[in-house]
Amino acid sequence: MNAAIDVFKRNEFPGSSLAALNAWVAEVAALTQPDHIHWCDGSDAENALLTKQMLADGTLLPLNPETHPHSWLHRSSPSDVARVEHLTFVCTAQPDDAGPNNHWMAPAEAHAKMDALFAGCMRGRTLYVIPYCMGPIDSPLSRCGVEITDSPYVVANMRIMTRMGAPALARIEREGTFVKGLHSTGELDPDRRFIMHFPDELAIKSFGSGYGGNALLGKKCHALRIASHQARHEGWLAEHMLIVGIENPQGETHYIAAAFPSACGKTNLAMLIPPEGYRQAGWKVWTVGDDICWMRPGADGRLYAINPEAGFFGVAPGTSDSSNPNALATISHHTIFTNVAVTDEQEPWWEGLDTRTPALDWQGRKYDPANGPAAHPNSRFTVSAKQCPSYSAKAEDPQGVPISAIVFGGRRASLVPLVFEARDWTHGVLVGAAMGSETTAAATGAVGVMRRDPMAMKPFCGYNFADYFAHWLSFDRAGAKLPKIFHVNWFRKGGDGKFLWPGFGENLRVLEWMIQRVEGKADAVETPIGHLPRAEDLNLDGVALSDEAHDLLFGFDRAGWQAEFAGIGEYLQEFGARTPQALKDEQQRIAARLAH
Ligand code: TSX
Ligand code: MN
Repeated sequence: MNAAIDVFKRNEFPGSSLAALNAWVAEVAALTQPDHIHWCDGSDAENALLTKQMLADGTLLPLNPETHPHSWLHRSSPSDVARVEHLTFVCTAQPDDAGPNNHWMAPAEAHAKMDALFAGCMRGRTLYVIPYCMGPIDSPLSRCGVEITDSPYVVANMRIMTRMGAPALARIEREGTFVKGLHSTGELDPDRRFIMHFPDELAIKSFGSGYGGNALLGKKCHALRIASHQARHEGWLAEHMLIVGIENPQGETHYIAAAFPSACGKTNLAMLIPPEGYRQAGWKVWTVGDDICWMRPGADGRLYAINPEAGFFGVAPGTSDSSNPNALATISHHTIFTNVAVTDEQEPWWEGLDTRTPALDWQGRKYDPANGPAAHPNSRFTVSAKQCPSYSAKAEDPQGVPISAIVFGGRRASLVPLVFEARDWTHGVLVGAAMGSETTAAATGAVGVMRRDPMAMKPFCGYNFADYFAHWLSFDRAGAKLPKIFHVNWFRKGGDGKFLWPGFGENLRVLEWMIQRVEGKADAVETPIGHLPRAEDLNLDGVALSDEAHDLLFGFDRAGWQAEFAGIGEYLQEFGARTPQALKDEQQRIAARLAH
């Protein structure tokens, strides 16, 4: 059935340093029994052929070629629309090495379970071998992997999200090491679905899902869970952070890395458009990445960061010309849409895009509001970062970009001010470890419940959080020139339940204050929770804030923070005896200062 693809069939590569790869492919083929094996070279011709096949078999549906050239719609199985944390495991020899933040299974048991699922699963299908590089192909910070999959949709997405194909294979041949990711969609049966990580073997096995985070193994599985483990051993950080460059009118650019839990607008911040006055003054914002940041100390002691991804796998709902014009421009062509609705003109549509009514919902049914939202709340676009108007030229720099500030944030209706600065690195690590967000309607369960999500890594840290905090603390050493650490909250609400801060482009005012703090040019007030700006320390020209907004966005509520710190103390206890003493001491020091 996949006869056309057979012309690319290639079972062996010359050269002995690919022996390990060839042996692994042969071993997987013996287990999974594919009809064909296809080594992906990443070429345009290969992509054109795969796209043609997916259009022919209905995996992809055409969208309006006039309004959305070279763009396709994929509808996933309705029971396969999101990551599955309860089916995601970290398989280390000792359960404590995975920690209370992960589901754990013994490696031998996990391999046996997965190999039983993979046995014969590719009969009648093509096995695709995807060599890929996470990060610029010539960067020392980049790392390679190979994903084996039976899903051409995965190949098409990996081609956008990673540096895939011949150059990655050449680097693997040179380096001899790569992360092994094995994936099959299986029968898409939620009861036969597992995502297993073997950090000590640099291996991933994923079965039964075709959805992004479960199936595009370069992203969450490799670039966060496996990479965080590698990073700990090699002295770097693999983080769930956007990277954005802020260029001032003098042409100087500061790079900021920021971690937020889901539904806080990471992609929007990464692609921010300055307010009118800032634009006229010459401020520019450059997008380096919207989801993942790998960083390590450079020779000068500063942290240098790369975005290991080559594209954006963004949530569609809420993306509009007012929330994120750069994203909308980015996805106007050569984009794969997954689980969005379509208009009667075959244009992709989602809630929050505009006021039109779609023709078909994400499952292809005639749109009926009684069935819920037209686009799935977790519907996505996959698009090359190169199409983003604000894409930074430095995003392809093998050296990475120097990070001036690290920002943690969450969605907090009460208590937490607009912005504060940690006193030092240890305090900043505590701020990151204690961060959390209130749940939104998009997530399942109750709305407005506070969930702690340290460094936004709760679903993604491939090892024990207590060891992770210790690893973060270890960067504070002689010769280090570490970024300042800040906390922000765009989501503070007033007594009437309305947001007090306009957010979006106006957030640049907060980023400007951070940069001035880094340069020693802005003032702040010292409080037990850190340095807070007074309203007059920010440029608020043209922003109308009520007296209540001033008080709540820039104020410090001692009684409220006493309760918060009691909660943080309890939370740290959950990670047990391995929690670093320095972090517990920092919590106690601040709690004591709050007490009087
Ligand atoms: O992404 C957001 N950001 C960061 C932008 C750079 N969102 C969307 C969150 C869902 C993904 C925000 N929502 C932000 C924000 O800063 N702030 C808010 C809350 C808000 C919503 C609507 C308004 C104001 C604030 N509208 C008006 O005031 C008219
Ligand atoms: Mn993410």
